[in-house]
Amino acid sequence: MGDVGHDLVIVANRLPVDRVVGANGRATWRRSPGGLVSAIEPVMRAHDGVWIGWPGGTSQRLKPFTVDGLSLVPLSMSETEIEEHYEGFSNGTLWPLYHDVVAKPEFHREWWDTYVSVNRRFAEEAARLAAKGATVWVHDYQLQLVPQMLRELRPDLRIGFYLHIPFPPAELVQQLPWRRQILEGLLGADLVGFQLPGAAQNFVRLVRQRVGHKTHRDHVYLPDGRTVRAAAFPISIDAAGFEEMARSEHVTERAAAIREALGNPHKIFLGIDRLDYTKGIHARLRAFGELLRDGAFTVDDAVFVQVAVPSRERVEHYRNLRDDIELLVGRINGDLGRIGRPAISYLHTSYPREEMAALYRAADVMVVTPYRDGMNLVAKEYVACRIEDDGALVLSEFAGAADELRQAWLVNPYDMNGMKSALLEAYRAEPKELSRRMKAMRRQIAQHDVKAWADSFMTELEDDAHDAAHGHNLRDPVRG
Ligand code: GDG
Repeated sequence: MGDVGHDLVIVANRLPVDRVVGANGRATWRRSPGGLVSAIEPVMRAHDGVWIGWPGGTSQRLKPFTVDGLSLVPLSMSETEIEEHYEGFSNGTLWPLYHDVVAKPEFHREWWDTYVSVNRRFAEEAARLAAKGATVWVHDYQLQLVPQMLRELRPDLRIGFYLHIPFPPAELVQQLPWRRQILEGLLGADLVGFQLPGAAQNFVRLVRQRVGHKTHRDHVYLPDGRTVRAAAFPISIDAAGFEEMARSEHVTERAAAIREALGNPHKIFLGIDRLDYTKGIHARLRAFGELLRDGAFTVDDAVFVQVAVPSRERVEHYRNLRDDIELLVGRINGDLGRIGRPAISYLHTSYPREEMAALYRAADVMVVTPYRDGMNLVAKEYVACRIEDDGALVLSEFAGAADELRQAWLVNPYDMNGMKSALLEAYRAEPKELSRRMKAMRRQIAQHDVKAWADSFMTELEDDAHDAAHGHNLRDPVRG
């Protein structure tokens, strides 16, 4: 097993590629645009890495392949596995539970059984592909059992786990009938990474209470002598890449064309989100609609552009959410718009990255109001694209990004009046004020980009390995 394996294995629910069918009818793979791929790609290349994940769809006979030099190993999913592991336990149970129970999580024993069997398949594949003593980096809530399953199969490996979404307080996780199995699953890793320090603390506290292991600060001490560390690694974006794109002639021209097409209003408000009930889309549009109704500004002064990217469309909550939002948009436009001037320009679609950058450059007020969000990269992307140090960010306190972007107009998305005041302040802010805030946020994003995130996680994971190999006592209180 060890001789031919890879020194680094990335395990994530999805492969970092999308299947595209060309004009000739032939299907090819294209790298997905996300920041995660760009972050992990240099690490993959440096370590002879391989990426295991689901390529989407239900094709059963897929062979390993490479795209732009990245080695990819597809794991196929059956229709039942998609329904019960992905849409069911991952997105119908864990997603709402980990996001403050914004929607009611469903608990079904069949979903759990399939979650276990899919996790096992990922773990077995990782065990097969990893070289002796290799590093395996497992990602996100769909695969929380993989670390322990993998450790049982391959005790020689260094295993890291990173959770992209929040890890909630013990009081909420407690509801989960399989809470102990999930905690034990994660404890198979040497390093468990979270977006925020509070999430790491929630995890350590739960492990102490529910599994009964000894803990000290961010360390968990297992009965077999192993030590697991839980810590925060706030994820970020390719800030320089976004900035470069924002500066390009094409994006600059496109941003001007967008403003023109919207009728050159005084201010453009913008929201871009996956159509998800955690993102607070409905509440922000209501706040905007009320400001128009109150006469704070008119549809000639301001327009709200809301891009709602289709997401998880087969899950019932998501279908209902879409209906609710579209009803509200129709109402606001019907009551407050006039011919050629809708109050809200609503787009249920996804765009290429250049178009996103053009929208960010065209918008005066970016509105990001999730009820709960692990980080929220859209907020950071907006900041990276504001190359002229202008524009206002209205940001929910409950997005992980609020920890770093302190100069945003921070809002509680449950407080409708508070949200209206913040939108209005951002609308009215003087250029000097905008520039002071934006400069500070841009410094933060430039220094803490996605490369720094990936490097710090990998360094931490390998440092711990070094300590263990050299017999350092990890229980030494100096380290604690
Ligand atoms: C999860 C956590 C955490 C969106 N629409 C289009 C498009 N996007 C890109 C954005 C951004 C990404 O998708 C969305 O990331 P977010 O962080 O905003 O939100 P989630 O999808 O919920 O992500 C979140 C993240 O994982 C990373 O750890 O921050 O808290 O929930 O990069 O630009 N990209 C393109 N077209 C679109 O229409 N090309």
